[in-house]
Amino acid sequence: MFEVLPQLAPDPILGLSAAFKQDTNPNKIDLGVGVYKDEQGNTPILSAVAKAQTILLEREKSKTYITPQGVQGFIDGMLALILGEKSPVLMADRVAAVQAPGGCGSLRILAELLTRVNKDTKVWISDPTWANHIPLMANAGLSLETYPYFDKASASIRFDAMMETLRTVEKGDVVLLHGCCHNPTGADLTKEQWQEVVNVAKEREFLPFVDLAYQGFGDGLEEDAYGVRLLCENLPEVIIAASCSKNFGLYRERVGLAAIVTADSATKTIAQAQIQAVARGMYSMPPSYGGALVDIILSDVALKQEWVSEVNEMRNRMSTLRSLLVDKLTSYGAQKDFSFVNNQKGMFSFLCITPEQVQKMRNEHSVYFVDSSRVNVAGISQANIDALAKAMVAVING
Ligand code: PLP
Ligand code: TYF
Repeated sequence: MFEVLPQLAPDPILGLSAAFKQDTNPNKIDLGVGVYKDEQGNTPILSAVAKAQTILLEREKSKTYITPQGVQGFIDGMLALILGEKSPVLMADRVAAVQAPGGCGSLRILAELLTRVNKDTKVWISDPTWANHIPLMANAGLSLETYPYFDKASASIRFDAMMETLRTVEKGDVVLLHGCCHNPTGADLTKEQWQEVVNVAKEREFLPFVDLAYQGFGDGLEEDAYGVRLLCENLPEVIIAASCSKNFGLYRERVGLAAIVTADSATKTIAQAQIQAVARGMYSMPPSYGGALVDIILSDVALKQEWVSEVNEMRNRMSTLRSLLVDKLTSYGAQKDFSFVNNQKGMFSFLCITPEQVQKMRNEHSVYFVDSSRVNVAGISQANIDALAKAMVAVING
């Protein structure tokens, strides 16, 4: 019966890994999938995570089911991390939350919850956005619209155009925002711009949906939560999908948090039961392991400090590589000014080159990254940066 289904192209990002593996060039460079890599090109288990695993191995005495909401210590620790220890919405008991299988799982169950509120809900996504946002929202039955976000020609945020579109958004619509480290552009809103988004959300009464997948990778763990906290402190309702894949390096364990800030505490109780019912209809309860590790780390002062240092180290490495790349491009004579790369944040940079130039990088220099011109900055190292910069100059100068 399955022959009736059409053939499908692979995931545009994950598909790159397969192409990279097949390339026999020993000097090939992988700047594709967004996974943190160290100077040696490895994605090691963070040392705080390794210690938490040892503790968990000792502590865990049963594999019986956990509660439907997940590991409560994980939920509490993550909410404090995202919203702040003294968050007014937490104090007011206005936040429903569950552990979910990754940021993707969180996005998906929240999308499903939105269809329960109104099956015709419209979700506004940034142009461009992370390719997976589309199936994660659309497969739940939501309809999608885009708001302008980034201009490749000027390598900057189209803030005026974004605001112009947000001023047309209707009450009850949902606007999906990247909390920090925008994927794929690396271009983030300033504090003043976040304030304007809050103002328009208030005015138009739309629901902000914050995807927070890179907290700590932009300017710092606290700094990166600026936008989501501002929204939560100024609006009656906000929903949040957070991921622990990058900042805890827990990719394969699938750990995320889905949170719903409600207008009052009574509605929080309803939202809590509803989001658990959505999860029950899909997978019942989340896997325990990754959430248990995050709980151990966040509830232990020394382990948390160790983890914070590791997040800082990952962030600083990526930021150093950005400026090094810009310097190398200048010194090798690039005829395009790449200084905008220094202003981008997080794991990704948008090089703002054409798809044809991206293809040339792949076909002629074995440098792999997404067609949009998004590179995973963490894939750069002292060992490959000269080859990368030279290849870019060759392709760009033509
Ligand atoms: N949102 C964005 C913008 C991402 O880039 C990712 C990917 O890492 C996610 C969400 C969710 O990732 P995961 O499901 O691996 O936690
Ligand atoms: O954008 C990225 O590269 C990461 C990893 O289906 C990713 O967010 C890519 C594709 C996908 C899931 C995760």
